[in-house]
Amino acid sequence: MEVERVQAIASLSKTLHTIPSEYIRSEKEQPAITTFHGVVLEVPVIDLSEPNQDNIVKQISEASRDWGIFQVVNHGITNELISKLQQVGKEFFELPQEEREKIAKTDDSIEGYGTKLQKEVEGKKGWVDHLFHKIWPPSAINYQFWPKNPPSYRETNEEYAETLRGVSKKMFDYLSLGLGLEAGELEKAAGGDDIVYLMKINYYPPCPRPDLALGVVAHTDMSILTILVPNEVQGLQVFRDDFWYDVKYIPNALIIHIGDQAEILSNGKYKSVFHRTTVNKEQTRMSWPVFLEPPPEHVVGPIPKLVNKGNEENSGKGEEETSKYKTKSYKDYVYCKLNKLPQ
Ligand SMILES: O=C(O)CCC(=O)C(=O)O
Repeated sequence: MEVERVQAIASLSKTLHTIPSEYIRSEKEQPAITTFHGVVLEVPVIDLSEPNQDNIVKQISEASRDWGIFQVVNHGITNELISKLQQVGKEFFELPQEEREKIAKTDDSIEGYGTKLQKEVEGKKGWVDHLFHKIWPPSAINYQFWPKNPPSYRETNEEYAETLRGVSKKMFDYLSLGLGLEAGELEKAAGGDDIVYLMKINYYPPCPRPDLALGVVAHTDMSILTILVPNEVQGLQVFRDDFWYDVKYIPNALIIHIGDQAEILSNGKYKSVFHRTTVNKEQTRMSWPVFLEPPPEHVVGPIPKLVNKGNEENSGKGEEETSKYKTKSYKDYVYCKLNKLPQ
């Protein structure tokens, strides 16, 4: 094994009350110093069972413009399915390490069990291990990276993928309507039926110094949207007006992140959310984000109708809106982002 797993470091650190120095963040990042502890602003929670669709569109559109993130309840995925998804993921991370290593990432693939994600700034590391594998479309799936254990892992994830597709189609429609487009337009511009659903499981073991460490460091997602299920341990934070705010845990809610591609497609009307995660002293935090990504060769840029003079949002303002983002393939976007090159 080339990389030391955080899960292994965590079990060694348990009795030490300290963590290795590469996990201690700089003071500008440490959660104890940078988390806001006053009147807490809350990420919007949207009830999808609301009978008035126009209200849902309005709430989603406002949340995506102001926050770039919102939670949805009554979304149509049963509590039972969410619990099964969490259970099989937890069981995988509780297998002996040699078992987990059987599906470790290879150099040429993002999929698999792993620890390090990209070049770490100043050599600092995140207190988290992960597992990545695609769950949709069927042609993109490589079962080599899916756990064989527990045996119900595959069936549960396949069921989750099918059900999630329904929710994500709804999200795309609401987001499209919120931009003054037809229902299916945003999804089509983002890759339509070829959009890739990439499952990630984050495993954040207990950390003796949660005041000094971070799980996932601050970032925006490269995806179009990310749909995330957390466990009950608090940890997700979003950046707004110069402060980091906790995103309140709501059992069985889905957390929807606006990703970079939705910001680009909407020409900046929707904001990709800057977020990070903290870790817990006693408890293991886990999360299951699914990144909805354009296929690699798909070209993404601002939707022309949202740029040209005369679109509903600009009419009356007497000014032509220019394109704020370059149009490029998703593959090129990812390359620049991972290598910290200008887009
Ligand atoms: O664990 C979370 O709540 C967020 C995870 C995240 O931001 C990521 O994996 O990119």
